[in-house]
Amino acid sequence: MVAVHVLNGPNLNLLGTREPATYGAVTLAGVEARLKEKAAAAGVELAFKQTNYEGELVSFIQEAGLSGAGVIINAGAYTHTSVALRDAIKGTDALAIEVHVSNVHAREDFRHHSYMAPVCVGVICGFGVASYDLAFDAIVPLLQKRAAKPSA
Ligand code: CA2
Repeated sequence: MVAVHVLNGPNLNLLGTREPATYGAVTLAGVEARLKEKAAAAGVELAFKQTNYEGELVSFIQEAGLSGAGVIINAGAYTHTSVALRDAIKGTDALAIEVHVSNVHAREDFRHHSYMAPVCVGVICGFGVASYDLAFDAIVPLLQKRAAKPSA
């Protein structure tokens, strides 16, 4: 069975409770419930985590990458600052998709750069919490294809 770990960084615990014009009204628990439904329907094992601490996010990535799980990551502001998150993805060979609720390219310049994007298979942003659904739909066939390949 393929596994997906959905990892959320700092302040995403506030989703749906503040700044609705930017981040919408759905809470992180709502995102988790929806993805759990999609995962059950697709026969995929899903872990959903949030932390406000950079080092803990590194550990979450390592755990997922080393176990062969796919990673859907919204690293929040650490996207724009953290070499450590990039190294964790690259260093564990994690198959990862970066997601954002907002369109970071339509916002301040400092949100236009991502340290993780070059080591992710793709980036999805700007679709509200549907960015997570789109990432799930994209990552599952990639993981299934990888699982079907005989390992070298
Ligand atoms: O759009 C996204 O998903 C972001 O990753 C959200 C981050 C931001 O730093 C990134 O540039 C883009 C912020 C985390 C969410 O913070 C909230 C604050 C108040 C209310 C809701 C969320």
